[in-house]
Amino acid sequence: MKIIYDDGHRRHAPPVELGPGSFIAHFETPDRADLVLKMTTEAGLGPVMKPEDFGIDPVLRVHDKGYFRFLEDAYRLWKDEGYEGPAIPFGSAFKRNPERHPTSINGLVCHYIIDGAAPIDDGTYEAALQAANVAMTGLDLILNKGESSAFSLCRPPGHHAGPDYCGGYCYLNNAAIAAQAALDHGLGKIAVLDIDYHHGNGTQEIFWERDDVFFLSIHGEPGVEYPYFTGYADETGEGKGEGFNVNYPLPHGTGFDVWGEKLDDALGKIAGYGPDLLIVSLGVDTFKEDPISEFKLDSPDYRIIGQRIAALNKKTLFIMEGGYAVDAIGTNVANLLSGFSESAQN
Ligand code: SP5
Ligand code: ZN
Repeated sequence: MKIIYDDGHRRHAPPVELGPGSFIAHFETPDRADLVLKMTTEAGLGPVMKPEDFGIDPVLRVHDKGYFRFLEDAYRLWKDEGYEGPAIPFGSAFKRNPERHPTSINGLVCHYIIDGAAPIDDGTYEAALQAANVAMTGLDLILNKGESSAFSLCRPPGHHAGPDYCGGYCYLNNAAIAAQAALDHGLGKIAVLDIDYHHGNGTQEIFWERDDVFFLSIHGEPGVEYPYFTGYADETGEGKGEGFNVNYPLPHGTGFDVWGEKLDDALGKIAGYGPDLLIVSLGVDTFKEDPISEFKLDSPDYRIIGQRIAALNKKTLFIMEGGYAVDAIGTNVANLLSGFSESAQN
């Protein structure tokens, strides 16, 4: 399985995020991607390819232009104001009024950044745009170059980024950008399976009223877990999208016995939908030693997950999302992709 990777991700390295009661070291570090690259290639996956440049058009198919321009300009405006460190909001636009748009950089930061875990630093925009290119290059391999699967080693991750906001370490929604581009290419139906520990609120919102993208997410229950506002089981989509959004919220402490049952249920629903392409939002923060998460999956479980996804026998694009137990993250991704590759039928 080809791996798409670009070391431009290192340009995004905010020193801190807002933790409970204090600034803490940013969990979403550059060495995450380096370790995933190391362990996947050592496991015999690859070759590694650099991304191509798809420009901003596929990004603007998913994200609001005003938000995108904010992402591009925010750090410069923030520095112009004389602030030290990355741009982090101290308020939240909990009641947005489209007719009363903020004009100051602080107003914009509070408008477009939904939490203290998506700092915008020097290089954030460039790295986020390159992560979208990494996703698009994986898609291109499958659509145009005869590959049946690919691994887009995106960093920063994307699934918390919505149409017009960033949050939770995410700036551009790489999985959603690839899904929309696949439809624009002519595919009819896409399934997005999100196995990151956190609810993929951004992807859910982007495709909420759509029946051509079926979104399924297994995650920590939002009553007690980030992002705290979405991910409940009764969120099923609206309009044409009714029934094309499935959430599996699970309590802290969930192990692979229960998690695996939800995976099987999700895979059964995906098989019934019959997508032309499966996109997996691949987070491994479900690992038992993840420093910010509370599920109990173990390293060998990831190989089984890969095997079960392969049994669907669909073209599959893996997009890297979260996972913070830095020593194990590479092993767990390598196990999952190895399990998939060994079991894939072509
Ligand atoms: C892509 C992704 O996985 N984003 C996750 C963003 C989570 N941000 C909030 C982190 C809350 C950390 N809580 C610390 C609890 C430590 N026991
Ligand atoms: Zn996560």
